[in-house]
Amino acid sequence: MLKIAIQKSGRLYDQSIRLLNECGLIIDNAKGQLKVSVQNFDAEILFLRNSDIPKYTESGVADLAIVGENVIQEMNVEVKKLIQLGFSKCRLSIATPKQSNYNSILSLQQKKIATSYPNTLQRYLQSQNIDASIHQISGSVEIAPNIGLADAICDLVSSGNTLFKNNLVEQEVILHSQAALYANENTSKTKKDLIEQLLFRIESVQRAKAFDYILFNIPNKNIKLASSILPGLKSPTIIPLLTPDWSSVHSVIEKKQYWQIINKLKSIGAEGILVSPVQKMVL
Ligand code: PRT
Repeated sequence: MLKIAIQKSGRLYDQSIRLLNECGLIIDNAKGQLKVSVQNFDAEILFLRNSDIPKYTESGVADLAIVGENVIQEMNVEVKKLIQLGFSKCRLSIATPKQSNYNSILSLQQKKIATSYPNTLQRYLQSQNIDASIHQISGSVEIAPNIGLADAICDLVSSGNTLFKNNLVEQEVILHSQAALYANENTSKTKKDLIEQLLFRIESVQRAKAFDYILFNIPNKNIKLASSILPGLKSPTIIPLLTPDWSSVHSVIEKKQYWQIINKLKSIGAEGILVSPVQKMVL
């Protein structure tokens, strides 16, 4: 049985559950539980604190874990990253008060920096040959300069609102992070089959998110032109319409090219263009 650790509550919880559900895993009554068996996959879900997940995965209590890359880097644990999951994106940044005279990283020489990420910050400062003192605090890092505790902070940023509200300016991004799936080094081998099955599902779900399904009608004389506009998987599916000399074309399009493709199709006479999401894409 695969033991999959996810955050028990907090920023990663909803999207971790959603991803597992999209992979077809049925997880009942997850809220408030410590451990839940998956009905239709040989796995159980362990609900843990975010900060405990790296150690439990390294020691083998969990075989797999969904956790931010920032936490794994900070704790410096020996686990194997299997795939990035594309959610909970953030960056670990150094910020200083608006009124400070920050010019470059050299401005941090001999300064005091408050953070919950002392190890990652220490490594970064060393790589930049900066000698600063690190003041470790576990929460509300952003208020440290205002109460005279530090000259700068190093904290996670996503929208930047927290920095803005506290009169802080982001100066250096030291790490980009997102949620990722990690595996225990040993069980990634002993439970390889189950892990590969889950990875295969995650990849199908992720691939599908980048594409839409498209169908439209077009005069037969322009089918070739339409096919050259649509990358598709192999080639578009063409179904004749009852209206003479017209066909319906079915394919997939990459979401990021959506409007360019629609405009081109319209310019060659495509009509009744319908686009809908794809749930899974198995190649
Ligand atoms: O209690 P537990 O140990 O389970 O959780 P936690 O307190 O460590 O976790 P939680 O739920 O706060 O965050 C879990 C993970 O979400 C982090 O480890 C990151 O991988 C990811 N993540 C993504 C973030 C943010 N974005 C984020 N913005 N974690 C925290 N923040 C905080 C940041 O510390 C700052 O206080 O949000 C504030 C800044 O946000 P903006 O939008 O104002 O810039």
